[in-house]
Amino acid sequence: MTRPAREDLLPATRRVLLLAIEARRDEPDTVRRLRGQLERLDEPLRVAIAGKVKAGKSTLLNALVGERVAPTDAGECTRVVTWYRDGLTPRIVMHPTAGDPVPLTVRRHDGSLVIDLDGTPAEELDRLVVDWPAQSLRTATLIDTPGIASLSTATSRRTVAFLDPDDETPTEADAVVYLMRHLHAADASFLESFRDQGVARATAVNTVAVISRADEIGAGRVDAMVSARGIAQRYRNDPTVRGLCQNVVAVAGLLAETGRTIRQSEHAALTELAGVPRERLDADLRSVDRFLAGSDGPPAAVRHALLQRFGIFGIRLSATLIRQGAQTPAALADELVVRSGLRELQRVLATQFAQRRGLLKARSALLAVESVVRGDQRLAGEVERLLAGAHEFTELRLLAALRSGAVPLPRAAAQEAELLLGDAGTAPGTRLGLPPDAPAAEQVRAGFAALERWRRLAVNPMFGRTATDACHVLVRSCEGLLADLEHAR
Ligand SMILES: Nc1nc2c(ncn2[C@@H]2O[C@H](COP(=O)(O)OP(=O)(O)O)[C@@H](O)[C@H]2O)c(=O)[nH]1
Ligand SMILES: [Mg+2]
Repeated sequence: MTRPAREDLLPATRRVLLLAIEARRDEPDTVRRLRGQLERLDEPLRVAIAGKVKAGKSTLLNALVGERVAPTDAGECTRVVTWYRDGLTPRIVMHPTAGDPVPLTVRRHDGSLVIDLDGTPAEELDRLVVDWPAQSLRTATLIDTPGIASLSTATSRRTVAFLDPDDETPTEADAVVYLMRHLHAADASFLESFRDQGVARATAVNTVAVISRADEIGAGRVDAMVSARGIAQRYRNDPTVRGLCQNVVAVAGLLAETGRTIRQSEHAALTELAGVPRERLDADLRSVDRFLAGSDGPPAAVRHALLQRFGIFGIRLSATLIRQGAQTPAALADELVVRSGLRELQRVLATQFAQRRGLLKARSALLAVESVVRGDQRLAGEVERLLAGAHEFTELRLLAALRSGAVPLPRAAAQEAELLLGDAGTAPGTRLGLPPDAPAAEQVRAGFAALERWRRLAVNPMFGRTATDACHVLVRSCEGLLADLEHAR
């Protein structure tokens, strides 16, 4: 039984990087870039949060971190690409396009981190790097990007340059969470341009789409999140969208951010509102103006603050939850987070990104090598060999092809194939479509059954070349999976 080079991918990538450094030893710039790639292999995954201005990127980043570290106003600093890394102590460093890095004062105001650029215009900065002690940043460094408004503005250009650079400067992010309020044409073309890069071409494996500000769908009606999930489901099944990203989830970032940072005083104010006769409160919540003018319950200043933190939908939902028994801030917070869709996004990020860390890292590094190998037959050969030899990349390409409908397999077989290729997560049990707690013996049995099935399909005379090739890849995936199970015993 051949053993796919599953855990060998990172060492092999490291070897290719070292070869490239050796081959380019006379070019200090190239060597520096490649050394950077080498270090990057050991760092957490880099996940960029992208999308149009005001899509809710910074808010969602805060929800993921669980603290308000990313400014959500329209200040100068929101126009700079900002990295949030796990660190022992809070630290902010400004990296100008020219000159040495400059540390900034770490200051908090009203529960939020304040990033004051000391008068430096955003145009003069390459990036800001914030070190922040946070559990969630240990698995992934999160990168907040300025919005893409139209592709002609300077800020947008910076984001595009960061996410979708030319061949000379390979991508800095290993994966992307793309926020969109609805799928616009501009969103689709951006996703496409991000996708079409060198290594592991035409794969959507490193992109997850989020329908953001989901609570605002249908003007914040109580069933907004249900509608939003329905839209996400539709996008998930749309062939174009499936070819562009791994998954689509609906998230109300504001609800999640506030849920994770709720205060006692906010719960108290909402409890007061929940005491207002229901019809009256419902009527007040029909518009922002009516709500601000409302005379029952908390004063206008408090209402204003609640609107900023919860939005109309969040206030209505919180009042309902409190009436139904969410008597403590913690109980309310839990409910808000669950209903926001944040947990589902976290689950998707864990299965699609974190479990594929090695693969995504290797992909970024090989993109970098590919950009310097031109004219070097030997190096190009090494990259080529790694790409052709590593079964993970083959799986990735096939998954992308299946998702875009380019492989003519019967529907049931195609669905099984996507699962086997790691579409829902790369653990053997998940690939085999078994429940998470399925005993090892059952996994092995299912693995052999799948292997047999794909071997038979591989010799099905009705299948053309593309489908047959796909079956052979799946046979190899089953073999690798069985080897993994054997190894784990
Ligand atoms: N109702 C609602 N408002 C949101 C949500 N996420 C963000 N916002 C608001 O939208 C505005 C822009 O958010 P921000 O995170 O700064 O967007 P960015 O420009 O993409 O970073 C802010 O006023 C947020 O409070 C959400 O899920 N629901
Ligand atoms: Mg922002």
